[in-house]
Amino acid sequence: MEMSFRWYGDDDPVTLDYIKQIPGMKGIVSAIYDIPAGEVWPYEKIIELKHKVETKGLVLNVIESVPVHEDIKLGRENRMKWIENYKQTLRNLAKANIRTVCYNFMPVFDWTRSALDAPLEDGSHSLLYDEEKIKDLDPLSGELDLPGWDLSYQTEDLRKVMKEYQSITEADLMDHLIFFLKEIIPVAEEEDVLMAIHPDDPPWSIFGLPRVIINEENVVRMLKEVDSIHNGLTFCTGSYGANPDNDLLSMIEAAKGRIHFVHARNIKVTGTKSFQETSHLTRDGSVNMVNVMQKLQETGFTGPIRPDHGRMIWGEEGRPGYGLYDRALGAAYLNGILDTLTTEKEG
Ligand code: DNO
Repeated sequence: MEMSFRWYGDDDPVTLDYIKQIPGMKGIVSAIYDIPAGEVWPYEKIIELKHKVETKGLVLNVIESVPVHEDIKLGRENRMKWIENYKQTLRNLAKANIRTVCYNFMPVFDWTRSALDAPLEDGSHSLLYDEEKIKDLDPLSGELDLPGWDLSYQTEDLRKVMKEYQSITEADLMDHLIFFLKEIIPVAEEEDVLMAIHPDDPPWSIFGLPRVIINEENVVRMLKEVDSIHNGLTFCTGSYGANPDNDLLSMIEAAKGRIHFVHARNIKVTGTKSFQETSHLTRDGSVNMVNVMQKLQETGFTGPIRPDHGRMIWGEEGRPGYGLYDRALGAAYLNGILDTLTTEKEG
């Protein structure tokens, strides 16, 4: 597996120089952040980002994410315009030799939490999701603040979009996703780009909005409907793992050969539809990271993997979930597991 790390570009206080010092670090996962959702990513900008990463001896191996315009998710009439743009972005990425693209199909809101700095017993703090708090939150009041969000929409009137979703069922949303995939996957095949859909986080409906990439049944359906290797998954252990009904090992097995990118992080399920993020260690959370890594290896996964959200430790401040220290510890832990698995395999 290619150990990788998310980097938010020049504004990220976690610099490429720091990332490079993490043992075994190879790949950089990044994006171009100043292009409005839906617009074509110019080749020149992609190359500029790629060179920035390469001059530090790292490789830009995954784009996370190319956002999907809300019109596509809503199935609006003008979606073809955005779909054509998306195809062109894929062509431009392929021209720059970028082979893995992460994206999501979450209506309006990307990953959502009720607290960004909830204390843990060890004095660190981390991201927390408490369904009771979320239920009382009005997303239209501006109370939601998640600096790690990708901008999946920018200029839309939030109220209008939320209202439009009232008539969109989960079945509709799935149809819109499949429509989108039938359009873009042939281009991904031509250009040899692996598309990797990120699960909905958390994997259930929030604020009355439909969500579909939430469980094995839906994932298998999506993979089958557009049955191409290029139509694959970002397997995020913390997102799927937040629902104890999701059997991660069975999901990895079911998606064998179609997982193109892994987000490894741990969460502790604290109640119904509630969880807090923990260190990556198996013993600290509800996800058995060792079993997950073993299953990934057994099923032949060799692609990019990144430690996902970390706690804020050692007084670090910064983008919630995306500090340096705990993610670096996560990478070291994952590398330890991998080395052990490989040694065992080689005898
Ligand atoms: C949060 C991330 C997500 C992810 C997108 C992928 O930390 O995992 O924002 O990047 O959902 O499209």
